[in-house]
Amino acid sequence: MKLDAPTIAGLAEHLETCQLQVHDTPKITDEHPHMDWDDAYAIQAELLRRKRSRGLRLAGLKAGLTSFAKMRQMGVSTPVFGFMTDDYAVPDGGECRMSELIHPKVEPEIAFVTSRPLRGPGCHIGTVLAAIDFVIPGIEVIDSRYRDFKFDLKSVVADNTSAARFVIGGQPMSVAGIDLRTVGVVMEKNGEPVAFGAGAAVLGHPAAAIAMLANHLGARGEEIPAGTLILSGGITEAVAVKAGDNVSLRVQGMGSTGLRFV
Ligand code: OOG
Ligand code: MG
Repeated sequence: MKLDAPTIAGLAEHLETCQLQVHDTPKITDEHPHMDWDDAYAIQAELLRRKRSRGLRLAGLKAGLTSFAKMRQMGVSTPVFGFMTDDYAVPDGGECRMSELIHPKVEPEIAFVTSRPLRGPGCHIGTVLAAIDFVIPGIEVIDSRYRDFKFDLKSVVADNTSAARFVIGGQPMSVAGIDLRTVGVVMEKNGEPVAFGAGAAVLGHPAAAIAMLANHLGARGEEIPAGTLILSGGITEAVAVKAGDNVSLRVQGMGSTGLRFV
């Protein structure tokens, strides 16, 4: 760790104030170029502590920057991990208020729900598939608190990986019946297809993103508990949205989910 506790607390407060007051900020590594990965995850943990102290609950975990399309779009090369609180959940087909967001984008994802705890190190696709209750389509709404979505990895980890809203829906599927590498996904905006892909775009198999998360937490003495919802990361580039947009996601064999921006 390169930052002291008051600096970490101050940066978490700064990032959360940007989120709650809906304004952007330059990336925090401009002022703290020496901060390290532990600092970045400590700022993220402090964000969660702040939210919990206001009565919010953990609603799920996420992996991000897990596809080459996303890594290329953001100019980075390593996945990152974050969390969602219950106020981020949008009901299937529900509304997302633009007035609460800075410059949102949507991402087509496959969401996993665990039936058993997963604890690294040593988790792999096989251990993950054995511990999954079901998979279901999910759209993540990301909203970086950084100006023009310009960040480096440590800044985006501190900013809880741009997490802002999510919706899941469609048909929960057992992983036994499907090959998650070849399932096709189509995301539509206002009835026009705007992104297509297949599950393999995420690290060759989206379950690999869940294994990476379990191994990341395991290195910190933590685990993914049973019954956890996890977003495995955008399959394609994120797509910007504005008020009035209707977004839907279809995943082959798993139905669809969607939301509307107002
Ligand atoms: C970081 C979050 C990326 C994903 O699914 O790749 C992410 C960002 O691009 O702002 O959630
Ligand atoms: Mg995402």
